[in-house]
Amino acid sequence: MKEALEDLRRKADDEIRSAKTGEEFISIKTRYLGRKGLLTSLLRGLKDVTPEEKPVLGKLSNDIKKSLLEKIEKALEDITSSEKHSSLSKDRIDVTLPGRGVRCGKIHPVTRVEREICDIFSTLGFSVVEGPEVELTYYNFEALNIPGDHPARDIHDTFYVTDNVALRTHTSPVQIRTMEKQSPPVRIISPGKVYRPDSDISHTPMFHQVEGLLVDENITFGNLKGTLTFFLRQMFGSGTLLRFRPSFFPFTEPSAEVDIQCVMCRGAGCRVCGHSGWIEILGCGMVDPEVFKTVNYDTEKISGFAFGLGVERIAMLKYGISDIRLFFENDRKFLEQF
Ligand code: 2U9
Repeated sequence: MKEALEDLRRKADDEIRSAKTGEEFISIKTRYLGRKGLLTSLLRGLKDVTPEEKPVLGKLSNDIKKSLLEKIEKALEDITSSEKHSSLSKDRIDVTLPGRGVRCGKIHPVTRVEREICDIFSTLGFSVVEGPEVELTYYNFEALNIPGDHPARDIHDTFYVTDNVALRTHTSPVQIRTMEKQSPPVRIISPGKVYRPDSDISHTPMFHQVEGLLVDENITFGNLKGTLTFFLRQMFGSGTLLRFRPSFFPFTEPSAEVDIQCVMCRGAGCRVCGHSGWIEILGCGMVDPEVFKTVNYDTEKISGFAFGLGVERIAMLKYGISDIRLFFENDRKFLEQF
């Protein structure tokens, strides 16, 4: 049995020495050491040897098994690491190659202009306040001195949700809600989406407004003019000429519309300004005392001014865009220009 074991060791060692590939080593391992392998079959003969020989032969066969296993495992390890090495040296990565470009989104022009407007008023101490787009008709109309039968309800054509709930037609409800919570002084602007069922070259059913409200003691039309002149010159350039024209809004008295000199023709007259040299840019006025009464402000002590503007309109003038619908078509060729 001893000779048979020694003979097996020699043969296996010879085969290990001449094997090259991983498959060959695995096959040697199975053939000698597997469950039905040569060494395993030889070991079955151990039961027939004398008790004196048993420990000697047992030890010898264990040594052979251990030494064969070690040699095969070592050879397999060497093969794996040399395969890894050769694949690493083949698949070289050139770290100096330029990476793939990352496409970066841009801020929408309406958002940019809205932020610019808010930034200018922030420097004057106005806080930005937002409110719900689905609004009680009380806050959208009645609290702003627009009763049910008022002709102004026609201008503010409305998407109704129920009899007393609608999509807000302006952001003025935010100012009413703020005054209900806070006593004067108030100095806020409210940017946001508003909704009116209109659609043509200069109207979309949803557009953006920024409205402003300032309430304190001794506030005059002079404060309103100074504030809006500062704002429009920041927005359109320090040399911008403006004019205030009398107008009417149910929530302000007196009321005015503000024009700037046409940004396209500088007043000479062109298609954009309807050959008048002037462009209407915003509406404003002194808050009507009726509005203050609905929020229990003392009209003997305080006064205030308010204004409202359409953000798309400002963006169109600033960037020379002639159709408001372009803002909402999501055309990348249009949006990438800003
Ligand atoms: C309160 C009191 C008064 C807000 C005002 C305008 C004039 C105005 C239009 C501009 C273009 C709406 O987007 S637009 O169509 N707005 O002309 N808005 S005064 O007056 C207020 C607001 C809130 C409590």
